[in-house]
Amino acid sequence: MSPNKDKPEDIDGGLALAKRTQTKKPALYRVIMLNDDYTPMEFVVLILQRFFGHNTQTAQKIMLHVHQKGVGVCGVYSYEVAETKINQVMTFARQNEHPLQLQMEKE
Ligand code: TYC
Repeated sequence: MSPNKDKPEDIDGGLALAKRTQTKKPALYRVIMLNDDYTPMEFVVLILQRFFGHNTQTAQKIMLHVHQKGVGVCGVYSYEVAETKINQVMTFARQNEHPLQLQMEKE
């Protein structure tokens, strides 16, 4: 019988050291955008296109979702990429004097 490659306890045929060679999938994080009463809709659409790579139609859809529901997902990334995007967007929003808020949450 061949060892079950999907089961960590079986991949080494019982050798105790082999568990250390198992690689974990990196955790993913949603970058979420919060609604506010002041940031212009066009600015939010621009952010979704420039920083999150959405086309105009999708960016408008996400912006309207956030506007109506209060929160929405911009994209899903590794911790470092999510953190960097949040910092870049919030810096750009502050430079333009908009109170736009983004957060990250584990998938
Ligand atoms: N509510 C804003 C307005 O009416 C638009 C807006 C949408 C702001 C999404 C922030 O994340 C946001 N101008």
